[in-house]
Amino acid sequence: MSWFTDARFGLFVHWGIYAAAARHEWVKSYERMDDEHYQRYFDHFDPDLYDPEVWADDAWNAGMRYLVVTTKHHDGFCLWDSALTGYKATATPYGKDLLRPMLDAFRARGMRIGLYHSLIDWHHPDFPIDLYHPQRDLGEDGARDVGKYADYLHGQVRELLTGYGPVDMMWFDFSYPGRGMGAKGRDEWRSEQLEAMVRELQPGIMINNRLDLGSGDFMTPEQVMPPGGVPGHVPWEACQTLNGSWGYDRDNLDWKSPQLLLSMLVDTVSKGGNMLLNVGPNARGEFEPRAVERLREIGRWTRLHGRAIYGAGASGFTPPQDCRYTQRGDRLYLHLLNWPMKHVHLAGLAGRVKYAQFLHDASEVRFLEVDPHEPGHAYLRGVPEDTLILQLPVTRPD
Ligand code: JFZ
Repeated sequence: MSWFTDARFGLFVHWGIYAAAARHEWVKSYERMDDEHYQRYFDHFDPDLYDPEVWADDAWNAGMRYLVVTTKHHDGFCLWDSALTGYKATATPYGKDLLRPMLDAFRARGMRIGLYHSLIDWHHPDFPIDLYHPQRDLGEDGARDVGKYADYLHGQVRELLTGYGPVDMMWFDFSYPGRGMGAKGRDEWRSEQLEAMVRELQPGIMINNRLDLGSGDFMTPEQVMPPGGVPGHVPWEACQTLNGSWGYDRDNLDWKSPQLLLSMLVDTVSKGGNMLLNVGPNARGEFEPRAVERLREIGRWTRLHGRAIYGAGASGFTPPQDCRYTQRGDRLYLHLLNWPMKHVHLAGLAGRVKYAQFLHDASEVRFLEVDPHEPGHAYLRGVPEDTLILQLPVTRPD
């Protein structure tokens, strides 16, 4: 799994026919649509501008080093040409497999591949209705046979892991065991058997923690920042949105700034985690300008500061206020989330630092390790003796 902790930053893609509704990937459930109503998005799905080479360039230039893509989301629509259903991209007006060219484009740039696959399926006739289901009516599911659904689920995962080249990660979503009627987890999905099949078909693959089998190979806190990181040394990945929605959401106004997104990345890596940042492409197959702008800004930073991200992780040192440390071997990276007035005091570092520099232009940052008792440095009285003091320019370099 070293590729994963080296990569640190990945692209999450939520794409399906809900992009046509353009108001959240849960629209079918939120608005309680039946299959007949939801069919309009299938019938009109024709992403004529889809060019995964552009997506892969945008991701790579942003500094992302892997892709996780929704092969199927909760609505049951499949991006690949599954032999087990007609509810797939090849049967829409677009008429072509959307998955294979995407995986090819990302792999060609050296990026790793993760497949998100929804355990939930609101389209399959044997998926028992529950409180997340668009129909909600728990009494209606008498004839539904979850065993048949599990066969379908296992069959589709087998297709994905045999027909689409080497897959580095499976990202299943999600389980809700033991919450009364309609609860689903390891028994319904036959998770142990599913996991065994995945590992047999793709040895070395990583599997997330949403199969209801415990912590999995990595943990996936969602849209939150675990304050102290994730306990223990389990690899983890914070999945985050640009605007609070995973699927394309035209009228959304909650866009995060590039600066906020970058501080989230830094914060995550400083706690030993990865950040998986989502884009919801639109129904013509493009990343919208608001997403592209943010990826470009992020890329301007990662190009110059990648050494503090890739292969770096948590440090044993404690940073000052409004700062984070990341560390890679004996290189310690200080991230200043707010620009201080001239000096920053680093506790515990006096006598331990040979040289300091900015990353963006490799210019020296001078520092003091003054004996606080020495006359002439009255202002240092009270500063702990192990403190190293960086001397920064008044104006923050770009
Ligand atoms: C799930 C999906 O429902 C959502 O549409 C999106 O794909 C996201 C990445 O994953 O949402 C979840 C899943 C699990 C939790 C919360 C939201 N959880 O465990 O708190």
